[in-house]
Amino acid sequence: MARLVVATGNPGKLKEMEAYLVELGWELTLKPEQLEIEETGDSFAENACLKASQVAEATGEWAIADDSGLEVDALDGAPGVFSARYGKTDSERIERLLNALGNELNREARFVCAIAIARPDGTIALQAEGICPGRILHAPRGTGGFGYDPIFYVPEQSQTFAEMPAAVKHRISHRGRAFQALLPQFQSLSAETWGQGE
Ligand code: ITT
Repeated sequence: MARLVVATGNPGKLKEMEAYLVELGWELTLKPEQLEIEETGDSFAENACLKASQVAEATGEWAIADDSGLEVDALDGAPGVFSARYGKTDSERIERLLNALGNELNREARFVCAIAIARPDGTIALQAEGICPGRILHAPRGTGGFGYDPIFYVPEQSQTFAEMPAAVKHRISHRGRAFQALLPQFQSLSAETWGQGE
């Protein structure tokens, strides 16, 4: 099987992506640290394709990228594709979001995840998207996960992403749903990748 470069610099995301990819038989490698891709798209899907394509071209290997973020209804979908740029650290981003919402009663939000896989020439081979609806709490709860997890409450589980076991987040999250949509399509790649990287 071919090598697949995981095109992310976010350690929380990397850990979750590896958990989905581990059973697929690809040899996973990390994106070179100095390779930074500018996220100029205005949708998650566009940015996932940009990251996968540019990392694939730069490394000459197959690459997978995830672009994700939080859309809050009362903030007209913000921070959206700017979720990573909403503050310098996870706690600054959370604080800014809680301040922006204040005592707003409408706390409805959703996490969105777009995934793209690019061939070594940069063309896109597969794409998928997953959404997980939830609500923004007034204060953080839980210590697991990463990013905005402590303020994202999932009503069906009665827990935030940061409170639930990793296996539950793995199954129900936006990323989990995107990978569930992507996995059946992986078979169509085997003919293209078979025998490479050996
Ligand atoms: P790469 O582009 O290198 O993958 P990034 O952190 O810049 O890393 P994005 O541009 O996709 O990634 O930004 C995603 C933002 O949304 C970032 O602030 C994450 O912490 C947050 N985010 C994405 N998925 C999340 C999840 O499952 N739980 C909590 N926060 C999440």
